[in-house]
Amino acid sequence: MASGTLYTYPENFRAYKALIAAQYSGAQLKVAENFIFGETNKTDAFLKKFPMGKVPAFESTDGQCLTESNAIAYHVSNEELRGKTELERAQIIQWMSFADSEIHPASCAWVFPLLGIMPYNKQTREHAKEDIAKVLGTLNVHLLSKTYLVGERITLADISVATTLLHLYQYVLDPKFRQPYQNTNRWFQTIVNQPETIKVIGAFKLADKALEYDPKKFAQSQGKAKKEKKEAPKEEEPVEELDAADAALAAEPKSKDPFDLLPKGTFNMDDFKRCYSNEDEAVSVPYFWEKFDSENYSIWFGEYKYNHELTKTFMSCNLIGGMFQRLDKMRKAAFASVCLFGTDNDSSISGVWVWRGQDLAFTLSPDWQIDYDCYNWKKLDPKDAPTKELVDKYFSWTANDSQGRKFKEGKIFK
Ligand SMILES: N[C@@H](CCC(=O)N[C@@H](CS)C(=O)NCC(=O)O)C(=O)O
Repeated sequence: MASGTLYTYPENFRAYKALIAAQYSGAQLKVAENFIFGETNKTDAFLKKFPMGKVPAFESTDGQCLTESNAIAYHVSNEELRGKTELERAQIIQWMSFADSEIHPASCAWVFPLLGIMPYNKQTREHAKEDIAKVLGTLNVHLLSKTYLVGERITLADISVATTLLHLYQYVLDPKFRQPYQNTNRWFQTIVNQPETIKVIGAFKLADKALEYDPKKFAQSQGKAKKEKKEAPKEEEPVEELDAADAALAAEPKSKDPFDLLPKGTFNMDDFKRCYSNEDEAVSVPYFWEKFDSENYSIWFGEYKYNHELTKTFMSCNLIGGMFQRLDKMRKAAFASVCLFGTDNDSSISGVWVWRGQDLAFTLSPDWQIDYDCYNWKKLDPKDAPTKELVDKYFSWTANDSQGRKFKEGKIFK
């Protein structure tokens, strides 16, 4: 029987497949302790075993490494879950592929923007809803005369499809949307209420109400951001509806780096970043203060405005990571340490930023204005002792937030 360690972050629906399968088969599957998503899976030791740096990843007790959630789930399954005949096994692969290709992309496109971890686009959402309606309809017809997807017992097909539907049933499939798919709903409830499933995912509650799009929480596409600059935003406007001016702007050759307009000064951002990456903060922080050019660079404190809406800490980290990605072109002349403090459902985000120029850098380019409005910005005086202390603590990830919440995770914009 399979035994080994599963690397994953909590509540990863992909990891659920293997964890639930192991509950049925009795495979000894231990979840790696102290795994930090985005850190552990980027270490050399992890990449040596799992070169893609993705999770879930499995290492057997005798050192065999396996990636891809379906393969891991298959490995820890028993014969009943894998299918008893050639045809059943093929049907199970069919449903697992169906979950990956037909359900998962549409689920992400619909749910993730509502959770604030992906840009929102109304048309994309409408397409995703249509795709999901088709998926639920297909399952509904299939399950008209069947209890399970393949054969007479629960198999990997049921586990994979149900876990891939979890976010949808949890966040957006409200009673009205799911009403036409009674067979699918019944089957889904059967799977999520199995003791083996409950041991992994806990008690599951169907959505009473679909999660709503919340524009403040959320970083929209660049096209929408440009539009917002020029006119009051109309909520849920598709990004494709760019007005003529936007279209013209989009067609313009890419403007130069907006920081190029500002004097370079003496602070070499690249040198500092190199020092920060290679040295301990005991060296890099004093180096920062020694080299910092306060005439041409400024230091800012950014505090997320909607901390009360933060839920899972890994989602909040994705929020920070998403912002960094959207600010990619700012990296040349900017640096930041943004930290998440606290625990699930009681956390806050804030960070210390440094950039060229004395004003709020985001105003230099419409491309940088997607997220900054979700933060309160305070310019810090580099000569002030409290600024020094704040910078030191944020750069070395030793800060607590203003409410005393403990440092949980940090991300560096460099
Ligand atoms: N096809 C893979 C996908 C794995 C995957 O994309 N995992 C994500 C988390 S859900 C990941 O580890 N991403 C890290 C990265 O892309 O660096 C599977 O099913 O296991």
